Amino acid sequence: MKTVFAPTLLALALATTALSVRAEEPKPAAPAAPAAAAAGETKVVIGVVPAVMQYDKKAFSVKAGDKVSILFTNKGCPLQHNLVILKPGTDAKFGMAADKMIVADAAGAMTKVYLPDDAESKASIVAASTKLIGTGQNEILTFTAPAEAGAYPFLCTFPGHRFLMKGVMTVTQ
Ligand SMILES: [Cu+2]
Repeated sequence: MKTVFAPTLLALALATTALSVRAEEPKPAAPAAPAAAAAGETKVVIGVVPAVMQYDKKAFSVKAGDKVSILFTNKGCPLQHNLVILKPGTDAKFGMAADKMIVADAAGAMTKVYLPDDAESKASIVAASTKLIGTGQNEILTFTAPAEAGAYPFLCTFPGHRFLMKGVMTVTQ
C-alpha cells in the first residue's frame, strides 16, 4: 500500500506557492520532483482481532529500502500484544528464545516486552514494538525496509500467542 504522507502534500503546496510568488523572476529553479520524494514510503495499519488472537492483517508488501511506518493498534482485544518483524527463517528460533526468557524470569521478560535480547535474537530483529499494546493503545513502528528481497515473518511473542499471531512482510526489489 502506497500512501503520500501529509507533510509531503504540505511541501508540495509550499513549493507551488513559492513558484507562483517567484513567477516574475527570470528562471525559477527546477522543482525538486516532490512526487519522487514521496515514492519509497509505505504505510501499513495492523490491528488485532479480539478473541481469536490474530492480527487483522497477515501479509503486506514493501519495497526494499522503503521507509515503512506500521500503525499497530489494538482497538478491542483485552489481551496485550507486541509486534516484531524478523529476518527470514529466524522466527522459530526467536520464538523459542522468547519462551526461554519467560521461563527464566517472567517479570523481567514482561519489562522487555517479551523480546529476547541475546545477541542472536537481537540480530534477527528488523523492527519491534517498544511496548505491549493493550486495549485502546497503539504504536507506530518506523523503519527502513531491508535491502534484500524475501519473506520476513512477523509475530507476537506474548506467551502462547506466536503460533496464531503471525504474518509475513514480503520485501520486493
Ligand atoms: Cu499477542
